Amino acid sequence: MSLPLLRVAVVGHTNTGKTSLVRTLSHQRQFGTVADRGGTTRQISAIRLGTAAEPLVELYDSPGLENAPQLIETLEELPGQRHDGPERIEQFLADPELVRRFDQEARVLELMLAVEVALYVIDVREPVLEKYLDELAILALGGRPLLAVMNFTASSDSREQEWRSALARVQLHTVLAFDAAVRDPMTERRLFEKLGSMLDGFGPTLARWTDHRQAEEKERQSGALQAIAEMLIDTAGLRREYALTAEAERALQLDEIRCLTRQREQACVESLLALYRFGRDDYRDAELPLVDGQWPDAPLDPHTLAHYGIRTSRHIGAGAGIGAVFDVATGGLSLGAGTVVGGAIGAGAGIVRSAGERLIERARGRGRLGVDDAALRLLAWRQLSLLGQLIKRGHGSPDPLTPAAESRWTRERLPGALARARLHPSWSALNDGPVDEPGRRTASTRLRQALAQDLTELDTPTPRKDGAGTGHSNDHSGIV
Ligand SMILES: Nc1nc2c(ncn2[C@@H]2O[C@H](COP(=O)(O)OP(=O)(O)OP(=O)(O)O)[C@@H](O)[C@H]2O)c(=O)[nH]1
Ligand SMILES: [Mg+2]
Repeated sequence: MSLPLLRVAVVGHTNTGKTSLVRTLSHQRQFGTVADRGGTTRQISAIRLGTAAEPLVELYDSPGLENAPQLIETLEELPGQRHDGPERIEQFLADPELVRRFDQEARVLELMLAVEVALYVIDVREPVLEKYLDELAILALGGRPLLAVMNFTASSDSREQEWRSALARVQLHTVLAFDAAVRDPMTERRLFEKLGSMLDGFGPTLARWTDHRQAEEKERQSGALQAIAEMLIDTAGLRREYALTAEAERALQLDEIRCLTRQREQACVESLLALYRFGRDDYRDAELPLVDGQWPDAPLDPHTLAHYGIRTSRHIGAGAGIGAVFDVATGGLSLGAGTVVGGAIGAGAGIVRSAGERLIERARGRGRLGVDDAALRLLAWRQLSLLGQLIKRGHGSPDPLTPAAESRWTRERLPGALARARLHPSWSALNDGPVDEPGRRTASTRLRQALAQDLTELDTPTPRKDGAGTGHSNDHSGIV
């Protein structure tokens, strides 16, 4: 049996963030028009929330109320049952002259009679003025339960307490702080639970919706971590060869590595934005680090790395001037040195073998290029911090994304799964030749787990282990 559809009106004074709230609750960035002035929304428009199989909730955005003091006087003058609010509204709506005079308000009142419940959105930076209390009195005539939603509670000039006590004095006790700019699954869940407790018969509908949301959230996060993991595996295993005698070919291959890395990172950014239903447009006015959906600085640029405090490889050698790209062939490692370095850091046979393979390449007169650890750490950090912000970003948020200040990726070793990926060019989809899909899948699953852990710690700076200087403990970048 299908569950009853719950219709919810979003009402309130003009410019309080009603449309922004609908955007955030529906995760639809494109819904309606949002602007910092009154009278932006002129018509009622609806959006459905539900599972693929059934609609569960219908949210109605409405024009802002602007003329409550005059309207309340008009409503009081109407004949009829003094205590029958809905009847009074029907009388008002039946009078074309009044509907023309109060056209915005008339649309809202008509909506109030058509829904089961309403969210009254408040800009808590405003003082509690008489006109807002008039609005509440008018809306109460509709006979539908009202949940007061306090927007802008994160603002420094919030008057939340003032509003709470004023609302209690007019018998409005169901109140929730919910900033439209912030997406917090717990508060969102609480909002729907509150609605459930205010209404008879909609508990199962709302429970189905909140469970669906929770599952969707989990799936989205896992998809995002997979996108980051695959981008890192592709980049870690990226290789280009060149003839040792052909300097021009080397420069060309380096350019290609830079270009591929940048494109691969951009593809990852776009996957994350799409998963969280944001678009490139969200970055148009952003200052750092995304401009128009792209990171403004190429990840392999040594200046970028220096900017983020990441030390580049000490084995870059001749590559130092051209970016954090390792080049064993020109880095001057002999077979002995390769073995010693591999052994000294305890990285195991893989690295020694890998270094050995490159030396064999060298004997063939070929050099190989790839992406440095420092660049990989930067890539991981940028994507994780982007994900961290997307998770918390409300679709009604007007603010641009800003980069996280610091992360453990700037100072700790690569997770095992990524270090291994570096030794397996066959896991990378950026090389010519067939991709070892099973290997890539296993590495991606492992790396995703490591990234999930990092994500939970994103906001918690990791204490420095070495207690000194830069805090970078990974000093073997570039030798793989
Ligand atoms: N920082 C911040 N800004 C918000 C928030 N909610 C809304 N805004 C901004 O407030 C302004 C008004 O938002 P709207 O969603 O258009 O408000 P509205 O109530 O639909 O306005 P009308 O349709 O004109 O009645 C816009 O500039 C929004 O970006 C919020 O939670 N935080
Ligand atoms: Mg609006």
